[in-house]
Amino acid sequence: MKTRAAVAFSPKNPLEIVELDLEGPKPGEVLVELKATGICHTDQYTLSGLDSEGLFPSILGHEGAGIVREVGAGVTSVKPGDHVIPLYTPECRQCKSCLSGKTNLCTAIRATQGKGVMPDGTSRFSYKGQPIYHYMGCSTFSNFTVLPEIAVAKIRDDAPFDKACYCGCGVTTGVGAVINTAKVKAGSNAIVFGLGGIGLNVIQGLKLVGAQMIVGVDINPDRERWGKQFGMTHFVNPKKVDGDLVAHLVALTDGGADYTFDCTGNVTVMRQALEACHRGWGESTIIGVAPSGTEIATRPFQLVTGRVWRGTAFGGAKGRTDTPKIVDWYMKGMIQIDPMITHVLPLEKINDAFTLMEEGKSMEPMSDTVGPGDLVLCVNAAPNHATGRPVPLVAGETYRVVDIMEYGCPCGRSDHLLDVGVDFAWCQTRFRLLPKPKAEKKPRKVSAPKEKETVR
Ligand code: AHE
Repeated sequence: MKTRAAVAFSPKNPLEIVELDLEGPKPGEVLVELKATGICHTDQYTLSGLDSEGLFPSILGHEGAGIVREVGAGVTSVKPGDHVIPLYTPECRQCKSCLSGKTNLCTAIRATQGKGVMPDGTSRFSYKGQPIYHYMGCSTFSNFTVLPEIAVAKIRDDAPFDKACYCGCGVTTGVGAVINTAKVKAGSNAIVFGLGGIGLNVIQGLKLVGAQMIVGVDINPDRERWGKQFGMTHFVNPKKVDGDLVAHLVALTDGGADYTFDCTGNVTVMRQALEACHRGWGESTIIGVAPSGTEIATRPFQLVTGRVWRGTAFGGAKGRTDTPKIVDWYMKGMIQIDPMITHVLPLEKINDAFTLMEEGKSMEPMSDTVGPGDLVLCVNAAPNHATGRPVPLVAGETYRVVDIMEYGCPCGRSDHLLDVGVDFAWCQTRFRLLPKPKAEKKPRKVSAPKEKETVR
């Protein structure tokens, strides 16, 4: 069959949308029609050429949701019509790792996955007769993909694809790191370094388990309002701290945090995250993917004195077992996903999406073009800064739209943009109206806290 996909033909170059050939599923495999995909810094990392496992040409993307359209011989756990999330961390339930009960890192197909091929050693994708590599076993930047049965999580049918796809990586990784890996206890204090997509999900995971102090650290001042929206109790901008950041955080958390999380992939930050842990018991979890070739360092004394350094992949979640539960939590309102999705774009605009992510704009409302008193219609953008709630639309009202999304309404009807009274309920679930944000007050400089201990 044919499929349309965004192909990374070579590192550092824009993806190209082309029509490819896709072979149907072989035994133990399933054909999935993707309905939505997120993009993640890891896709960008691989496209940059720095990923030691990066292969070209390939179809990137590992954060998707879709519908099973065909199953190969012997497939029993899913059937055509099932809604699924592709898993870059599969769950075979038979390998040594799965049977150990100690890890989510299934090893059944990891070797072939890293080589960009299916478990039989071949690719299902080809272009002009030449094979195109799979990516992280998923390749979600395509209308259709083929996956091993063990690499799909069946989810409930009523979960919207454009939200559920985020459970294929960011949400599960962040929330899971708190629950499965760090196993944070209620009443703890925690520090989250980096308030991007993963960091915000760590924050909402911390809130979910009842952490009492949730400190967010980010050099981007705009992240403060995002963190607060998901449960952050304190914000620290390292650029505003006079003196040593670690000493400041240790003082703020009365001797250090019970748990810290690195969501940056920066090895210097990873060290700070470890050293901001409480002497004797603080645990630091590395989530961020660091550029290949980089290494972490600390004084062994930090570990001798009881701090623990660990990492997590896919939030320690067992793909087929835990991912559907995360989707359920979203559907029950226990965790939020909608506000994190700031832009919805068609596949043709995928290079723009990479640019938005690179510029760090993909979690900011696109409000800078708003004139005095104007309102702007955004796609899944941030709620009202002041109240934290979406500004409700009034049925039948026509709103002045200043910055019409150049991509149009995802359903393809242009009237949704101009007259929100049309199909009001539909629009309300997807669009938010934002008042023009007030100019931000200049943040005060935070003076360096006094160190509580000289030897930590
Ligand atoms: N190929 C990369 C490894 C990158 C990496 O660590 N990937 C994370 C997922 S990032 C999702 O956005 C992961 O879970 N890895 C576990 C695994 O088995 O790959 C490199 O640097 O070599």
